[in-house]
Amino acid sequence: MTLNRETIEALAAHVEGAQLAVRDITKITDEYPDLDWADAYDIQDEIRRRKESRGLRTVGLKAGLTSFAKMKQMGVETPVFGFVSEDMARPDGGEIRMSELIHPKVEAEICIVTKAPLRGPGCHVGSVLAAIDFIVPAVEIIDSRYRDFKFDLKSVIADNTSAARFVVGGRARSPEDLDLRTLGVVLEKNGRAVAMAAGAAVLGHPAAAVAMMANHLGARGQEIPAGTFIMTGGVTEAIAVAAGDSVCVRFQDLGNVSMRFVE
Ligand code: OOG
Ligand code: MG
Repeated sequence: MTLNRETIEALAAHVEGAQLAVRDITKITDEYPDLDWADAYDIQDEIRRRKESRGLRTVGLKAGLTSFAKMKQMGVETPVFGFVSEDMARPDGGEIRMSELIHPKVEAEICIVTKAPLRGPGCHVGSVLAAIDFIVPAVEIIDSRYRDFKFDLKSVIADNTSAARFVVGGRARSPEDLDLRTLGVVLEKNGRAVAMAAGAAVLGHPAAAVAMMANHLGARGQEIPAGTFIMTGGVTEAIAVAAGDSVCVRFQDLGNVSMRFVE
């Protein structure tokens, strides 16, 4: 840890302030080049504490940069972890207001809901499979608070991994009915298929993203509680959207998730 508590709190207020004001900022490592991993996650935890103290419940966890397509798109090689709060949820088939966002992109995500707690170290795909209650599809709308979506890993962690909106849809299925590795996903924008992949794009198996998350949280003295909704990360690269666009993601065996972007 290189930053004192006062600086952690000031940076959390700065980054969350950009989200609330819908204004971009330069990445925080420009000013704090020595900021380390613990500092970055401490800033994110402080943003979560700020939201919860305003009455906004945390309703899920997310892994990001878990597919090769995403890592390549953003020029990074390590997954990151964040959270989603209740104000970020939008209904399936609903509208997403562009005026509340800076430069949103959509991602297709396979999500896992747990029925037992997961605690690292030592958590692996098998432990995660044993703890799955059901699988459900979602679209995440990410919106980096950093100018032109340009950041390094520590800056994006401090920005709660660009979390902005998410839409859960389709139908929930039991894990015994699915092969998460071969589960196909097609992302359509305005009726055209613009990106596609299978579940194995996420670290070989989406459950591996959850195992990695449990091990990451374990190192910070935290766990994934039973009943947690977890987004395992975009299976393809993220797709930029504009007002007037409609997006529909078709998940094999899990149904569709769709939304429209309006002014
Ligand atoms: C970071 C968040 C990535 C995902 O699913 O890969 C993410 C970013 O690319 O802005 O949520
Ligand atoms: Mg995502």
